Amino acid sequence: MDWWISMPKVELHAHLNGSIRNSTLLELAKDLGEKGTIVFSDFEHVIRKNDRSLREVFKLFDLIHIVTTDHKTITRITKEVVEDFAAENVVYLELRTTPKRNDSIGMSKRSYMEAVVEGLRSVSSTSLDINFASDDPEKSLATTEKKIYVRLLLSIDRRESTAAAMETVNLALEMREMGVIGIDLSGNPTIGEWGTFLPALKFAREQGLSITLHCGEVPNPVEIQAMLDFLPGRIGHACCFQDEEWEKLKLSQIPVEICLTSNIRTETISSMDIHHFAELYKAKHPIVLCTDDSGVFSTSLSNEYAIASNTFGRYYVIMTKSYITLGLMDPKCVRDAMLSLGRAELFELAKRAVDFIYAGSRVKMELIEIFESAARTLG
Ligand code: 6MZ
Repeated sequence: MDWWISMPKVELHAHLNGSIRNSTLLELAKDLGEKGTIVFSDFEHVIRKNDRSLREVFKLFDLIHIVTTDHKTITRITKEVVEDFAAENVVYLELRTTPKRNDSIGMSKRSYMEAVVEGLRSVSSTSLDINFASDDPEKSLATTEKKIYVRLLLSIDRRESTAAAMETVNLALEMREMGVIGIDLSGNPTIGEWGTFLPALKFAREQGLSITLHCGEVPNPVEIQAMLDFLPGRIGHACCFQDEEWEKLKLSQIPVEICLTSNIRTETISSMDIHHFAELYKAKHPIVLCTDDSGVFSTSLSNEYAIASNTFGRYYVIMTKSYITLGLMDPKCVRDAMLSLGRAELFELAKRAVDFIYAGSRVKMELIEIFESAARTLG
């Protein structure tokens, strides 16, 4: 694992409340248990459960939100999540979260987001780049001190109405100076209609915000086509695509945020060796490895790179050879089917993700320098 940890990485698909440390989650749940707000033992059981279907994951998020949604806690978890990513050499992080309103504790979507920003500011590292205001090189911070660049995406939850989605977009526009650069559409993919969110997403794009969509987490050809026609800056997952949708995706060259562990844990993909990562990688389609919910799925970005290497490097070659032995594959196709995915290739994959970030040219240039310097050190 050491090598994957020391390699610089770019994280573009991480949900704040899904990335909470398990220890923090249990501590918060214990506190609420003692206050009688929740029954701790029920909660503990759900948190400690390892394999969850997609439906169960969304139930878990509702539970997580019960223990995390107050300003102080949001500030704390933001700080911890950023520190955890920085600790494993994530050099650029686009952190996404759904602004939440909770009248009973005086929380508005704006005050929720202010608590997030407060968390970023309290990260205990002098090397955090939260130079939100501008991508102007003139205003760049001292480069030697930087360790992690953080930008924010505001998520629209699929349970929300058009008006609520619009409120999130307006908030994103108001908070541009605080590092908000885009909008994500997420939440339970079996709920909500694309047409509900479209006006807000269109408006966001007209106003210059970047868009990423959770797309194809469940089979829904009509929605997938409509999402691809919208031409978002990136999409997440792309698990349940059919031939026609793959074709459209490949033509569009829309980058895909790939979340290996998440897709397996939620049973969106039945096993790693048939994951579409391999197909997209071979087709040289733009892809980026991401964690999705590092806390909920007990993973890290370094771990996702290690999994890709183990699965699609060595294992994939062995599998291909056994197919030939069993007469299931023509040896002539073998070169085509094999993936060579060693450290060098995965380093290049991580570096290529810089092309798909939503921050501007100043940050991109500085990240390329970081990767080039790491290439010299890591050899
Ligand atoms: C779709 C997901 C997700 O926003 O409260 N979320 N949406 N698919 C997924 N794959 C498993 N994982 C997380 O973080 C948690 C929220 O992110 C979305 C869900 O809406 C979840 O409630 P925030 O910080």
